[in-house]
Amino acid sequence: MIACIFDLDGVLVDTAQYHFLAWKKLAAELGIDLTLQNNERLKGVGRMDSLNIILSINGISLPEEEKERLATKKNTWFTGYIDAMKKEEILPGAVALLDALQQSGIKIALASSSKNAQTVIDKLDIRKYFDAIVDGNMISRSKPDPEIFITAAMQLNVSPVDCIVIEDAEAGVEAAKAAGMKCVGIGSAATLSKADCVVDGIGMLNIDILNKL
Ligand code: B16
Ligand code: MG
Repeated sequence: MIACIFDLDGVLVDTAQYHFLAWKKLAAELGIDLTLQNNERLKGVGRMDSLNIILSINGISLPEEEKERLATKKNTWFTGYIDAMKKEEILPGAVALLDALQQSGIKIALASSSKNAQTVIDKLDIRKYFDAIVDGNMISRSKPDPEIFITAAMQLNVSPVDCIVIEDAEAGVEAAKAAGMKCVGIGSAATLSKADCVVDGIGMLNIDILNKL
């Protein structure tokens, strides 16, 4: 392994719960119950694509203008949760792994579909670990498209085959594999079956495990 590329929401910090709360609130206003199972389909997917998934599951079609208004409303709730977030919300083991990778000279990138990623990493005070940061403002195609991971590898100046991606979303695992990278899934082995290995949390990972992939 020459480089390690981290997803943000659901890997380094549990902002995935805040996305869920905000989408659930928006869905309720539309008379929809957003289940945890359907929420899995939104993970790693960009904001407008997520709204389109919620609407299509429920057979709703709306004009673009109204969709923009709803997506902005969801983002206002989400950023409210982020404002109240504490540095301590970084997931257990994340800083130790970032530290160990940096000490070993392994290049580190962040590849998050979120347009709020820069705010979140500053809230967590972890910007110093990243040699490259690619967020939702810098890509045109959201995960499962490999664009975000290919862009991260290019910014690190490494080949995709030398990268390991850490992801919690089905769409993210698909994107990593489509980019020709190794991928560690964080979460359920059933949902993330395309990953090279799956663990319950980032705290279970260390450099030896990653090097053996
Ligand atoms: P925003 P990740 C993704 O971040 C989230 O998993 C996904 O649920 C969210 O819809 C997407 O970012 C866009 O976020 O509305 O803040 O731009 O997992 O790729 O770090
Ligand atoms: Mg994620």
